[in-house]
Amino acid sequence: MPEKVKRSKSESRNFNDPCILLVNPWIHDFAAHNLWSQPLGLLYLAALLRQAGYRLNFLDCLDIYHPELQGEGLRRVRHGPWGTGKFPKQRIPTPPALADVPRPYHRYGITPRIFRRELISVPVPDAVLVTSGMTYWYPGVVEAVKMVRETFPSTPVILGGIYATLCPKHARQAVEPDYLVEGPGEYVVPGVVAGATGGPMPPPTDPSRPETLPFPALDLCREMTFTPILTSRGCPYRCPYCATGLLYHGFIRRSPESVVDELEYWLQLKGTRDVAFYDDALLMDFADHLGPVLEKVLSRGLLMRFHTPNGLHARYVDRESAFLMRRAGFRTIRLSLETADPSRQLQLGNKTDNDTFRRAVGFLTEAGFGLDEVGAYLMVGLPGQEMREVQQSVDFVLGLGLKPLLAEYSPLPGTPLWEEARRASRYPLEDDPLYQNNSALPCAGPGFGFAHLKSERERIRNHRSPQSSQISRRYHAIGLEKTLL
Ligand code: B12
Repeated sequence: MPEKVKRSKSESRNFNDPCILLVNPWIHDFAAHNLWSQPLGLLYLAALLRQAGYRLNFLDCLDIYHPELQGEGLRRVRHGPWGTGKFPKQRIPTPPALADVPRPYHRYGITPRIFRRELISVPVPDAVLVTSGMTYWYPGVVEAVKMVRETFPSTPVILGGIYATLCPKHARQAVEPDYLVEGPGEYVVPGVVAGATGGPMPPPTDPSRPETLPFPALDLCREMTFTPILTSRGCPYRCPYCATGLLYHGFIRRSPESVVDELEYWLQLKGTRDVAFYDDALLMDFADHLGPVLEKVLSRGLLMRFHTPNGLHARYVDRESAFLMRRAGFRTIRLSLETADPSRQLQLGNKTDNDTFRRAVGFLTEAGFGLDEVGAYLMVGLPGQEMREVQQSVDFVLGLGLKPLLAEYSPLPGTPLWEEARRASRYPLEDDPLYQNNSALPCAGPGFGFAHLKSERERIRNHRSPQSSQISRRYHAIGLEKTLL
């Protein structure tokens, strides 16, 4: 039963002092990896609104540091090094659509009871901004919005984010927001919020100059153990499986100066030395972009540890970039290989081949990176992909002494691979974004199933090569072995 909402008169709406509630909903999934995860898009919008004079409250359903977690019987958060951690989770029923997936389904984050208590404790907002992540996490959005509406029945709810952008029709029906914003919110949200609340209009931002945006409001997070950073928006590549081109049209970069200013700002304010890059093409034009960023990090004497949870393009790793990355403090490097099969490499955008990849690894080790600091992403469950292709790709990566990181494919509407994905899938993909869940291996053929994937992960875990003896220990220490292998 929902707890009854009691409010004092002083908590009632006050249009002279508009107040916005920001919500980062739960994840409902078979697995969720807290690899330097923050709702960066929402926090960018928060910064804009704050600059315009709005009061903000941020409720983060994925708050791993919430003091009431233990009281709710949830496991204490286990912290990994470098700012990573694990989401607390509660077992919930698997949605019937995914009943054939042989894994438990969870709600990741705080409990609904904690969320409701938080809702009751904040002032009545003039508008609620709700973000959305993976398309197939929408049940968490529906659940959070429902509770928001129970508590604040007359406050408009504005929904945006990745699910809202990639599946707007579904989101309108499932979430029933008052407003739904597709794509980057910076240029739309100020008008929508001002219109919905009668509050001030934030000054216009220039889409061609992302450095004019205020830094994201990361200080709203309870704890800040790392800085998630975007040095660019969009991607010049159009990989057939990827939705980046639908989420952001074009490719635009911030000035190196503004990137380093932001890193220094958070280092001084919060002491955060760990930094996770969210960029899609971080290394492109290294000499004009990341190179100058790292030179400035060094010249300002900033001691940082950099991580790239989103894979890097191997073709841009050369001697110069590898040495500078090493000197500037890169600690976790993820390279995107996707597959070691040459014809599939061509199909997936021809971004690298095995020789280029091998050379990139050579430059990294020459620059001083330990093989345990470099992981290689491989895609699994692509339409038409045989188990043999995955095994050969894994062998190739293990042969280089690196850890293969198996990333299951998530089919996304509007991407070039979507039609092929629909034909290959055992599910009616277009009927429900739940079918886009990568853990369900929605497009894997009959020769590739959950058991194959499990045994391949085990093979990786048990693999011991002279170079990789410390890898397992390191990955184990940061709790990634179970989640990413
Ligand atoms: C960085 C990133 C990650 C990070 C984590 C990010 C995080 N926040 O936690 C890492 C590397 C860990 C990651 C992992 C994965 N990711 Co990822 N990731 C991204 C990436 C590159 C950027 C997301 C981002 O933060 N962008 C920057 C911010 C500023 O943009 P934004 O969030 O979209 O916000 C803007 C708008 O959406 C809007 N907005 C946002 N919120 C709101 C709210 C309101 C009210 C309004 C009005 C507007 C609005 O305005 C914002 C500002 O412009 C995207 C691709 C992309 N370019 O978007 C893929 C992407 C989201 N990931 C994807 C996938 C598949 C995955 C994995 C499943 C990969 C795998 N197979 O293992 C994993 C699973 C993660 C998990 N936690 O379990 C897919 C989505 C799949 C899906 N079905 O939805 C994407 C789209 C890439 C792709 N393949 O096309 N990812």
